[in-house]
Amino acid sequence: MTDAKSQPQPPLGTHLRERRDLGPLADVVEAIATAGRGIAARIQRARLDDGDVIGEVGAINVQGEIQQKLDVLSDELVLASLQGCRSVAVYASEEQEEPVVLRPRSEGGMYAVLSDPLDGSSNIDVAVSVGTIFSVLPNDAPDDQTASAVLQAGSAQVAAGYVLYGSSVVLVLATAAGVDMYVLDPDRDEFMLVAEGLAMPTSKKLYAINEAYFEEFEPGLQAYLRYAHGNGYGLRYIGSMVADVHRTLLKGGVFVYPSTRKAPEGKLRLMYEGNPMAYVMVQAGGAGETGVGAILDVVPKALHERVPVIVGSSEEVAQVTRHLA
Ligand code: P6P
Repeated sequence: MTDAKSQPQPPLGTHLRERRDLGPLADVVEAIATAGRGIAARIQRARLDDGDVIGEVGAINVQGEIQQKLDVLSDELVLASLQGCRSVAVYASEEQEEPVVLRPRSEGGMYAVLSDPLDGSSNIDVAVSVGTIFSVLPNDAPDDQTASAVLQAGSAQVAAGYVLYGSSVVLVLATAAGVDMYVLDPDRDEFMLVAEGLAMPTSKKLYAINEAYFEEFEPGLQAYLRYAHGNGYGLRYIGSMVADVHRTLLKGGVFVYPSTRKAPEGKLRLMYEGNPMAYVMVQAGGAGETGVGAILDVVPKALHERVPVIVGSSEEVAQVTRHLA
């Protein structure tokens, strides 16, 4: 990992434009970063304004989950920012039942962007970190089938990452060239490059899982947990995927949201949670597995389908999948 502190820390826009490999993808990432700055500003003011963003809108989203006000607001911010980006063909999100087609390929629509605009939003009420997750796929669809570009295997991603609204606001961007990290400078309201070419630790005795569901886990996963308990592993679980994954990226370890008896496909969504986070991990030298194969190899059947998630250091993911086999 090249620690950018030893070099000048350029703003995100400058750094992206210096990269010859990105082309119009740079505009897409900047649009997501702009939405992230807007979301960060609102989260910081939760409970302060009369337009309070805490609480529920009284609606249920396509997932059957109670929509938080900020879920809807975040989704609107991401979509509005992408609408201004000429190379985005279609947008799909956890908060919208169907994809939103912006422009076909013949009018410059080169990418499909998928997002969980505010993952873990129920944590906002108690001021715990939340995040925006994004995934970018190429749009090779015929003009009359643009919406279909959102359903591709994760291995087709050209970029993915997240904005973590935590003790600092961090943007992690993974592309074919590797994983870079930026931090929002509140004085400049700009994301500044802080690390290039992140390489995550290959092993770390740290696991993140909600052990409250232990009795529902399959025997192989229960065996893994007994192995971890007996071999000096630590447990860290925030209950907010972006925060748990970011810690895993920087410190190593493994994050697991597995299938259970009640939810055989797990809880997390393939297209805008499993795929982007697996892509970040793999590009940083880690791994992302479902328990029966690589997450990035899963051929999606439906936009909101769920997938078991085992992501993290290559040796730690292998330790889990070995016990599952
Ligand atoms: P559980 C938050 O609701 C979320 O979607 C992810 O951010 C998080 O990893 C997971 O659910 C936590 O789920 O069942 O442990 O509360």
